[in-house]
Amino acid sequence: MSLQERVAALEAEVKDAVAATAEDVERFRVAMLGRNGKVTALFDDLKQMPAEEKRAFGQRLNHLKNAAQARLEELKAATAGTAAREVRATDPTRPALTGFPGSLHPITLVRQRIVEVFSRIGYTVSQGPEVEDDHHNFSALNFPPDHPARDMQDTFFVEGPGSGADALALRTHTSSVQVRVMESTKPPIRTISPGRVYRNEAISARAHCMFHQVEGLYVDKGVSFAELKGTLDHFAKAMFGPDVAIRMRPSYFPFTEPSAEVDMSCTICGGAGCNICKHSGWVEIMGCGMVDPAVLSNCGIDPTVYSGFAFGMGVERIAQLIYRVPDLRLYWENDVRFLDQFASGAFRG
Ligand code: 2NL
Repeated sequence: MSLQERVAALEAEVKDAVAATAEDVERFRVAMLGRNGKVTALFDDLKQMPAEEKRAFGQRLNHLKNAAQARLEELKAATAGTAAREVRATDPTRPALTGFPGSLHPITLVRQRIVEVFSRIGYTVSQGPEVEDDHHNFSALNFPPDHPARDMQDTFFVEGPGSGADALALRTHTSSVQVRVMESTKPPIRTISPGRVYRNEAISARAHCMFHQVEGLYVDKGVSFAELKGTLDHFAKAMFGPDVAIRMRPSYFPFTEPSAEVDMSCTICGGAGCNICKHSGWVEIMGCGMVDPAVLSNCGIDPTVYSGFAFGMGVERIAQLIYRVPDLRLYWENDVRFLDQFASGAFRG
């Protein structure tokens, strides 16, 4: 390439130079005007030239050098603030976050799932008052007048119309809702009653004076214990996965006969034994039984025609097994470090 051609190529290069960052501009400066730059090199060539050519070529080189310097200034101005350390980590053109969406409480999430499982197999959802009378909370359910559950230690009585049969109390279970359903509905009845219940207990990691229950009730002609077991086996598998098994242990409730506690194979250790299942391989998930015939007749249903099963579970307990919550009090403290863990992934980051 002749000298003239080199100058022409450089003139074009200077004219077309672009830069995205301050680093690009500096690279341009070094390549053109630096000590070993291409323009600088041409000035060395100028020294070797015959005197008669020097003047014209020198003028052209000065012109090129001025053009390179002018272009350098333009590029500097265009890329100001783009040095790597000055580039912002955030994108200021991004739409503003207008607020942080909350998350559903784990108790709500688990209650919704329980309701969903039973809805799919034909159960309706029933609700009732949290302040109940003695009849719906105790008498209709076969609690004898002197049953300890009625005691001041277990039940929060509400100041009001009196004591004994007239007493009002915070419901201690949602069976009271199911009594109301039986009183007003001709079987078949298939319903669950989710809701808050209250017990006068000291608050600890394992007990609270308020918790959430889902009770279930199925009353029809010929309802059997086998159907109870099949229903609860379906529930456990739908809730915790197809590999879990349930077992039943004989128990006692005033309102069912026979009665059973339901255990599920431990989902934490798969039955091998761990702290959660106290090395038994089984964890308790609920209580159940065949509705006592006396309860059916208390609610206006003929026990010689109909039979039924019922079950009751604590939502906190189910949620504890799903999310491995170590302390029941966490459900009530509203510590965002706890609650944030239940935020929908869609809103994260
Ligand atoms: C538990 C046990 C249970 C029921 C609840 C029930 C309701 C009616 C009639 C008969 Cl109306 N029984 N409910 C039956 C057995 C057990 O709950 O441990 N709950 C947390």
